[in-house]
Amino acid sequence: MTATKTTRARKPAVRKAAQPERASPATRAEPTGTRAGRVALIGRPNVGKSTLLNRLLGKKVAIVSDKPQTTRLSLLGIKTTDRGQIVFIDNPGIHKPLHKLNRRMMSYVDSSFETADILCLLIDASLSFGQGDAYVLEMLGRTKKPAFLLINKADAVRKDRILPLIDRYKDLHPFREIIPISALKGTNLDVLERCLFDLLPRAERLYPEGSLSDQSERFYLAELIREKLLGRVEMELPFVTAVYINRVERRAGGAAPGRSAENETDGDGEHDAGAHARPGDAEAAKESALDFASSAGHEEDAAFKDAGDENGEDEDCEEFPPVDEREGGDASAAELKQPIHSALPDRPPGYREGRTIDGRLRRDLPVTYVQATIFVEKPSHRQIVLGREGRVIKNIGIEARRDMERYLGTRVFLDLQVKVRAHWRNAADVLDLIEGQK
Ligand SMILES: Nc1nc2c(ncn2[C@@H]2O[C@H](COP(=O)(O)OP(=O)(O)O)[C@@H](O)[C@H]2O)c(=O)[nH]1
Ligand SMILES: [Mg+2]
Repeated sequence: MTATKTTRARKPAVRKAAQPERASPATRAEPTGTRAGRVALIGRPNVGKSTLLNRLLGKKVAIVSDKPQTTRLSLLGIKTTDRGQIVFIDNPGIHKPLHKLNRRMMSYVDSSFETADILCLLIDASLSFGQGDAYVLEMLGRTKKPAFLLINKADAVRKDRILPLIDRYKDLHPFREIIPISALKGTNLDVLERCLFDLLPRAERLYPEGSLSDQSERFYLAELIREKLLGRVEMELPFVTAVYINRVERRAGGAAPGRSAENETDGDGEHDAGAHARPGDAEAAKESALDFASSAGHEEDAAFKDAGDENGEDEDCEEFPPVDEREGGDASAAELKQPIHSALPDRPPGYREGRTIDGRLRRDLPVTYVQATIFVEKPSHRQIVLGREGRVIKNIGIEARRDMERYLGTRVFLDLQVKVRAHWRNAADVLDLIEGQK
């Protein structure tokens, strides 16, 4: 498959060199000739924006699922090559917002239109043109920025479906390039990268070499949990769930609270997610009073009357202050706020249970204790997330823990709780809390 250029190419709008935001003085010495800028990935929900970001970077920077509205805010994915630096901005899918959460999501899209040097509009080749697509094109029409059309999921359709799409879209917007791609298979992404570099302004790189994303480790851990959650729930559940990381504690070779190192792993190498906050020793008991008061394993959780009344109206978030505001602090709070410099490989090459990415044996490693809360809107949602006899939450926990262990390079004890907070999608305090993790 080759790139297809439109015949209606026009000169780019005036493009200012993007303002370096966090470039260290060292990066200013970049030799001239490099190109750099911001490229926003935009489009309807589920067209493959996050899959594309990950594939371009070779790392799982953004979580992916087959449910719409997986991405809730803008995430940077920074690619530095010999030619320069492209700062990709992954975005929530463009949709009509009904809740405060969704309005915030759309405001991320708006600001990404502002900051980008180039806009990449992704469409799903397997879907026919609809109202939503017209709306996205209308938004695009309001900006003078150069835009590419990326016809994604080309692997999923017959080739003769692509040409009519190109014909249709080239008359609807003066795209600089129209490129059929497969984000999943990596088809034509070299062409895309080349075309982007050709059009980006000559500039020094915007972020220091080695930069990967703007999200904190804490946010990344929350997203890993949310990805597994989205993989295991259906219907409206994906929309009404959010994940907050209450606490991350690293322990050099120690045990999780209340457990001896020997008991941490059962025969198949799995922990029971959500069953680790049972303080046993004196130290853990002290911490329990401080931090784990609201914590419970999933079996207790099912009976735990924390949901307030039927609507959960009296539930509030006071028991989940950000880690760095906790009395006594968290040793890793500052570290957790640093932008991540590594992420899981985009396509796991032969995952080996009990080993980290670099092949180290898990049982030899120190432990990270992660306590997280899954927010839902109704007690019935909570039952679904817990599942019969806690099976759903257990599997979410196992899958998330595997990813966390590979990412952190430590063993992980993951304590998951499910809390009801009615209408959290319209609650500024919860939204601030969740977004504040990034
Ligand atoms: N067949 C196929 N599926 C894709 C491709 N890109 C993404 N997907 C799938 O589309 C779904 C949505 O992807 P995601 O990246 O989360 O979409 P986003 O909402 O636009 O970020 C996931 O199930 C992906 O696996 C592609 O090129 N081909
Ligand atoms: Mg996405």
